[in-house]
Amino acid sequence: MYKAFVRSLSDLQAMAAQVHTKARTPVYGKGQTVNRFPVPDDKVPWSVAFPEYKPTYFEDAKLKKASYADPDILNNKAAPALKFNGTDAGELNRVSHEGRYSLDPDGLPLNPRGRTGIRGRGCLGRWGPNHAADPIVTRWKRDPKTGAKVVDPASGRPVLQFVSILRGDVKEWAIPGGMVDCGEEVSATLKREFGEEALDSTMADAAGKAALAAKVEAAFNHGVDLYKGYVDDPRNTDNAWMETVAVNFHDEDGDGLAMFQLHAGDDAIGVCWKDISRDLKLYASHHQFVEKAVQLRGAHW
Ligand code: RP5
Repeated sequence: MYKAFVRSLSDLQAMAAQVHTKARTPVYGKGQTVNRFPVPDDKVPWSVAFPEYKPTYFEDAKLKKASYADPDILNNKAAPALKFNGTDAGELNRVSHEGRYSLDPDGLPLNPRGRTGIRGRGCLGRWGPNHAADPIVTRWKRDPKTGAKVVDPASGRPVLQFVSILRGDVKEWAIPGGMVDCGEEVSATLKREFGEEALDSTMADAAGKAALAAKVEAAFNHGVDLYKGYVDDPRNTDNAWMETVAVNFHDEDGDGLAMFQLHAGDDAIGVCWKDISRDLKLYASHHQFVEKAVQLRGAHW
């Protein structure tokens, strides 16, 4: 009976995690004044009828000139066809980790997690999945005098720390992840983004860049995949959404990654080793990804 309850509770939690919430925040994006059409929880799935649904159409003006962005396929009928659920000739991956996604009657991809209250791409460059990679770099919190692992008195478990950046756009703490460039391997994105955002490699000269890249290369040898799929990101819309691959790089003995000099760079305005607990407030679905690292390492939560 008790077991059955626990199972059904975790099932409920898993189901609740599927219903995006940050992708339905009432006002869309940073500094924007675009209101999302309100979508109640039970009307999120496309399979549930919602005849009153009239989402605002929104595309950030900067997408018109952005080299990384797709063409406006809704208003420009002469635009080249995009290979949804496949890979474009330029090696742009439009396959979702969530499986095959549908297209609406205008040929726009439909968010696999349902309605968001905004139609169009919002401020995301790609129609459909926008692929990212998130390096979760961890170490044990240690007593500065003795070097012993710090154990939380309530849970009796050692406290894990991860490298967290403060995002310049929304001023929220986050994993130092970023977009996978066209044709780039996820493993390369993980190293590049960590180097740029947590070590500030963008400001180094050529020799400094190469030295930092070599350091990260050596330290990022043994990653453990924690998650692949949809991210509940506040930039998501009905037709464009974030997906990621989150990988844990752990320094068990505290003498490798743990010793890196952190410097915020690129889009980050702060960086630190953050103690992990369930009370952390993090950007998008990052709380959920960090929890997976805790489970893997048997740490305090
Ligand atoms: C999140 O946005 C991903 O999990 C990743 O951390 C991040 C990538 O976007 P940018 O940081 O490049 O804006 O959805």
